[in-house]
Amino acid sequence: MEWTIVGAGAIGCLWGASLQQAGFGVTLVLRDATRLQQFRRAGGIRLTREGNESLHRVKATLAGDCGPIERLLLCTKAFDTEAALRAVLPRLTPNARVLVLQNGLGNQQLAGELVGPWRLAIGSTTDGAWLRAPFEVVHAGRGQTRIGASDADSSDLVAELPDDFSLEVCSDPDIETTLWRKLAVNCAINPLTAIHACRNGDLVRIARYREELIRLCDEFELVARARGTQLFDRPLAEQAQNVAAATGDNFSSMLQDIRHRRTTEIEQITGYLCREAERLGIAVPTHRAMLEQVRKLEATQHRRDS
Ligand code: KPL
Repeated sequence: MEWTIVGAGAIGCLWGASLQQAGFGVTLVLRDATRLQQFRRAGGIRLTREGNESLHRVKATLAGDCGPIERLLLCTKAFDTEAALRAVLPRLTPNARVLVLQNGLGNQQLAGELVGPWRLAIGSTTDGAWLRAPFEVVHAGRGQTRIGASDADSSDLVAELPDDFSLEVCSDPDIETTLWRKLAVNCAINPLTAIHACRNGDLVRIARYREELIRLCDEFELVARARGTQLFDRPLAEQAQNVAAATGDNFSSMLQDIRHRRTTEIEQITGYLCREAERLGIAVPTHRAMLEQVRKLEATQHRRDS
């Protein structure tokens, strides 16, 4: 079986190397000729895991040159979902399956509308990975990837992976709740770290930041309760502080995006929550303030560049 991966960031490279190691054919679809050259210089995906480094000679191509796709893994930033899928849509075979493994919410529904809900599987991961250089991924924290679907059976995709697959993967009968739990943690940690330019652990250490985090969590719980979504078996404020402490030395993905002057996923994280709160008539003033502040930060970075 051949897997095609769109989005060669940390998670895309981690999966590319792991699938290749498990004996699957793997092709990365890259953005442009410059990226393709970069990939050829790298010679493949370099994976560092538990101190061991390995080189994985996967293939790479541009969307226009891509062959038929049977299994597609989409790992782009959430805001790139539509453009990335449209570019490869004509290559999907009639029985193709599409696994979306991204942050945020809303993008999975969009993916389903584009590829057909019966083809779509949705993933959510707690694996920690970062890129040391293009196509050089460090698997920093072993987590779990849960895979489910709203309008299809995704257990066959999980069953295709060998028992000794190097990533922990399981079927999730309630992937929507899992996505909401991840959204909750991301809504609490990501914007705050981006605004204060701090490590995740500072949100627990610094009282003023901790108070903001607790306010964000309390507001989030109002929305979750109103839509009947069961979050964690402990208060969200406690769960979010645990995650912030456990990933204390990390810079969140949103802060990294701000620092590299990239567009952040704020619209698919806090933006999604604010839209849902508005639909339900619930006030979430702290999240709204976060949304505005991160939008301003992004605009300032982009203005500096132009
Ligand atoms: O998922 C994350 C992110 O940075 O996007 C957290 C959980 C905040 C860890 O850094």
